[in-house]
Amino acid sequence: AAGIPGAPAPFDKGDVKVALISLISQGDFFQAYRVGAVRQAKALGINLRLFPGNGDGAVERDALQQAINLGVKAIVIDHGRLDTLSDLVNQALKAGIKVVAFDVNLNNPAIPQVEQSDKDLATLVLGQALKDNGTAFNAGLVYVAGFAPLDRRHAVWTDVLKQNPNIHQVAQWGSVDNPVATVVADQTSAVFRAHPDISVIFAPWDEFARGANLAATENKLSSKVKIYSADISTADIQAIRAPDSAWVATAATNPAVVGEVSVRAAALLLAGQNPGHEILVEPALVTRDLLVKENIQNVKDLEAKVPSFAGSSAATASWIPVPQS
Ligand code: SR1
Repeated sequence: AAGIPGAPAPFDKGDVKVALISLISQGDFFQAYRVGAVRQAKALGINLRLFPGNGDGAVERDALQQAINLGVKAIVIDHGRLDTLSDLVNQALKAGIKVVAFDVNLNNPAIPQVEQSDKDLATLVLGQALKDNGTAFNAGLVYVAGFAPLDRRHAVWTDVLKQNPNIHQVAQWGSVDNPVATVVADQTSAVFRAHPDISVIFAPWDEFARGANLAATENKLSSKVKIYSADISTADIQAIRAPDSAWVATAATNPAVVGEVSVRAAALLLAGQNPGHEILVEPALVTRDLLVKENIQNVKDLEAKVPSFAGSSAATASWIPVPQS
């Protein structure tokens, strides 16, 4: 990988070794996140090594050890748990390796934390849920605790329940086992049998929402249930746009943009520049009405119509090239 003329070291010479270590490898969000990370790395002359964790904390931990042993200059850690990673993260920092965290709380001032403003994300989509459904309904929640972004979104949901005593959460379910959407679809069908009175589902990961939506379709409940989610992909856009879809709104960033931001944060650290401690990528509300009205068929269309999907000003510098999508 070539250097960038005039860029600070080590980017003036190129071939900067960086590792991207991911806990979750499957699903649209994580695939798009990697695409963005790879294209920003290419633009920066970074030799990016990808370590997919297949949803297994032990694999992720092993990958982190491998990356340290390989002598990479920086590591981006994408999801995970502090308890399984903290000693190796400290080892990396002691070895002078720069570390950036995306959606994993590593609780260290030396580690910039990239996140999608999960509080805003959940507030946006739940605001739409209240607008569509009022403040008295029976709700279902798809949630698995222990994932930083899901926990942050859940905190907003808990506040909504506290502030609206006539919203009753009658069931909670969820799974991160692969294939997530299929497992959640089966669970949701069982929930529908036990709680036919559910009219709103908060499913704050698009894999959860896809599963809930499949179950609504299979059980012919699409006209009775509305699903509100996080995240977006081209497949999600098609599902939300489908006639009579139960999935009506999501709040999302462009995951490829979040991948770009994560790599830029690592590049700034390596250049001795400060990316800031909390690096936020702002989400936008995407409703079925917007997709239909603006004739948005895929993520490319969304990038053209919603500026925050085209790129982020987070962790930028004049010497960092804008990646080509
Ligand atoms: C299991 S955590 C899934 C979430 O991680 C990212 O923050 C995505 O937004 C996704 O919803």
